[in-house]
Amino acid sequence: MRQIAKIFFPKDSVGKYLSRNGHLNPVPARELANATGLFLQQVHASPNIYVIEDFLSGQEVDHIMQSKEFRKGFKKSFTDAATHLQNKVDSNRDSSFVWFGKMQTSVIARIERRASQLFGVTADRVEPLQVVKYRPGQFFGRHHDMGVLFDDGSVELPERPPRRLTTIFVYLNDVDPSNGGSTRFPGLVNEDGIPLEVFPKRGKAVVFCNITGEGTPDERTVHEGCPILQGVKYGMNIWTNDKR
Ligand SMILES: O=C(O)CCC(=O)C(=O)O
Repeated sequence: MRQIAKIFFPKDSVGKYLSRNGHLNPVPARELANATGLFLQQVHASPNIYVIEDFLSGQEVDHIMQSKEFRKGFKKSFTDAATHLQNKVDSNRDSSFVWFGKMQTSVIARIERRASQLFGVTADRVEPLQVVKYRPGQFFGRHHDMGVLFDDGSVELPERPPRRLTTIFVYLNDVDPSNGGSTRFPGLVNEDGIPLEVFPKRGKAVVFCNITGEGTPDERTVHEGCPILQGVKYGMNIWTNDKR
């Protein structure tokens, strides 16, 4: 670990569902229903990783996929602000992406609000939505959403905000598992003892927290977008960060 400076959650972002050790708490369905109406299925503990089958409705997915940005705006991916290496084309990532303006439509504002309610943070902590597109053979190699991942598995904590505290990655289309495209956590195993993988399904989300209670990046949440073999995969990142 190169950098051990601590991040303290700002008071309003400690959140009802984000525990003090930085993990997303398992929340009883009935309690969560009050906030978001969503059910979190825990697919891994320590660190907690959740799947939400219907994070987005079919209409919300259509809204995103019929937008002008989606039809015309995709650009080649580069390593982004989280790693402070802007505008550098990244050999670890050959997908393309497009950003949506904050609250640019009422549907987008609703999705942002849902993400903030999920973590019990204010909506200003939710970054603009980012949609990613993978064509056959494209992938996003091992990385960490908070900072640069080194070969020894350590992750550098960016010195300054914004630091991505939590990730919701929502799949916008179905992909047959035989065509690849899963989100894989190479350091974690599922209950069958094989590496934890989440497979794309329209509207479904995988949810995790990028930080430990010590305020350092949680290296266990390193993940990758596996190559898609046929067809196209679309996903949407919804991050919360500590920017004021
Ligand atoms: O494509 C995936 O399954 C994961 C994408 C991802 O990790 C990212 O965009 O940061």
